Amino acid sequence: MERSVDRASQEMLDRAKQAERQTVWDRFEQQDPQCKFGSEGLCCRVCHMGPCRIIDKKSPAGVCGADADTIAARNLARMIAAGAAAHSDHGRDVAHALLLAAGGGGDYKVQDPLKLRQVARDYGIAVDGADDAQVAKAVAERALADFGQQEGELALTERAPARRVALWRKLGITPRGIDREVVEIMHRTTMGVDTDYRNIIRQGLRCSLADGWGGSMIATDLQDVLFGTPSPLRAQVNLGVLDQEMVNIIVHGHEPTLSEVVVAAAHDPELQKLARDKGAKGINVAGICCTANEILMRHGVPIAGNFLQQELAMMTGAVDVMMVDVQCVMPALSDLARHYHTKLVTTSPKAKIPGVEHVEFSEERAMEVGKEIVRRAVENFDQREGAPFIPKEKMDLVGGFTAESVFNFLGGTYRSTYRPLNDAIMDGRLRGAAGVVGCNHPAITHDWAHIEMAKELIKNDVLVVTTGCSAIADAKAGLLRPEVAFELAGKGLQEICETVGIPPVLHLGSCVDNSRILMVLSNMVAEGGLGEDISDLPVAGAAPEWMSEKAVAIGFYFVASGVYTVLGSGFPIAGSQNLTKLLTEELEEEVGGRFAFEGDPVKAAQLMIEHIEAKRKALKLREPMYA
Ligand code: SF4
Ligand code: MSK
Repeated sequence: MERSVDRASQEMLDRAKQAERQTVWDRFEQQDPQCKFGSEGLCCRVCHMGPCRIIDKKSPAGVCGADADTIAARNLARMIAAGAAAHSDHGRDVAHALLLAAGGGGDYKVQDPLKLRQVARDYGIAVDGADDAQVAKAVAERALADFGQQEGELALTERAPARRVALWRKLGITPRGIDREVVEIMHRTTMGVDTDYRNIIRQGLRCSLADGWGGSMIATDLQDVLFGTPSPLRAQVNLGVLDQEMVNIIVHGHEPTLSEVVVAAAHDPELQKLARDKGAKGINVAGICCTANEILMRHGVPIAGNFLQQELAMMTGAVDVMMVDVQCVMPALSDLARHYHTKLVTTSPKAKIPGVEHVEFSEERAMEVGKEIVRRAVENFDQREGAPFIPKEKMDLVGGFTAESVFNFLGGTYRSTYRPLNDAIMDGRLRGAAGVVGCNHPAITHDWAHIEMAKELIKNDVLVVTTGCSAIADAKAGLLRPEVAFELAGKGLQEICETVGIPPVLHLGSCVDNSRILMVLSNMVAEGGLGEDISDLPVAGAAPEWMSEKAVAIGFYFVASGVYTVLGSGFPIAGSQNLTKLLTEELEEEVGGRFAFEGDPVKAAQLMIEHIEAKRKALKLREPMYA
């Protein structure tokens, strides 16, 4: 129970202990004590004169003279660059798939022509008289060009409120090209270049914006174009979605270009028949991590679990294939798979694991690869060793909200507008809104911080939007059911949920879909009545259990967009007081957003509520109706 609040995970952890299997939690304990220099940001190994570490009086600077501020800022900036690279490379692959679809090649087709035209318009591409293929080609080429663009500004940054766009220009942090900003961080943080921690962080902000309003936004938008824009739907979550009598395929990772075709291939009549011939009742696809969120949002495919459940899912002995692509895939799965019949299959040329079967995916051969993976799972069904152990726990959820659908929803079918949301905030029925996102971390009781934070926020009439592993944690706890509003939400939020039929916690998708939250914020400003900029809005963000470099990039683009953002554990920068002060205090002056670090999720929620209240006061809004 110290390790997880999730019953299914607790049961599997018991099994792991009995079977003497190691998990991420055990390996985390083995690392104790973790290196203090690393965790405080005071270790530098960017050149071969090092590694250098800063010890107050004994060695206050590295061999080259770099001090604690420089070293901590360089390390952090490199985390932003890595996170932005990961999201953006994902976006690049989706743009490539759209280009294929436009040319009639590959197995993808444009599923949302309306969104395609919307994106085209935002890129300034003329759409009148052009057919879908022509528009898709122009959009894909334009999006691909964003990665290599050297000068000018990323077009999608113009989706932000005018005042924000002007501020970015004034500060010189409007991203020029996606790859360029990543490369520039790598250059600036190499030996003997940028040593001014403020200047390094400024480039960090710029690079993060290239992720949020660039690479991630491209990924989200073009996935909607190719695979369909999600709309609210019902589904189920947790390890109990695995089915003993079915062939179970787990898709794990991030990019829906492959998981989409695996979902389609699982319906292939020939493979279905093969499954029945093998004695299975059918083929069951379930997801882990963000690719799970992608196929949940669009198809209602069940989610087996979040980041810390990847090993536990395999330990059920019910997974016939675990297919992985990129990001958040623990290499430990490879050793673990040796103890079970599960076939672990890597698919991305960018992400192989020694000793693991590799079925290489390419967008050009998507369905062929999808079918091959499903076939391997079906053929592995009768290789199970004994009866699987599948925890019973599963929970219903409503997911599939987007910047477009969620508040069209609030506006009612015939009034697609953010007006009712803004009005609800202005008249005090809703206090504000919060985005709670991010990973799990073995140092924090699994799912606990996500759930407790969300509960505290909704209790106080703060509407919560969520993505990534946070959304999965909330879903398992039942917070994504509309009826939970009556048990846990404040009276104002209850009224909204009842009128519109939505849950008090809205699932907006995967990690790249944090760009949907940026669009929600922009749309709220555009609707009017809540200020002129994102930093005026009574909103806040949080990542209570973050662990990935991607979360660092996300945190930075929220702050750079004007959002107060609370992290469950601090960045590895505690060794630099100046940098800590910059990020948690001074940045607000510059960009209107700042970070706070608070490990207690209820206290963190209180900080967010205090911030929301301060913004309400500044806007001279009424006292919350049900304070
Ligand atoms: Fe040491 Fe400076 Fe080299 Fe870093 S860049 S490893 S601080 S000498
Ligand atoms: S999957 S980045 S553990 S949210 Fe996006 Fe979850 Fe964090 Fe990976």
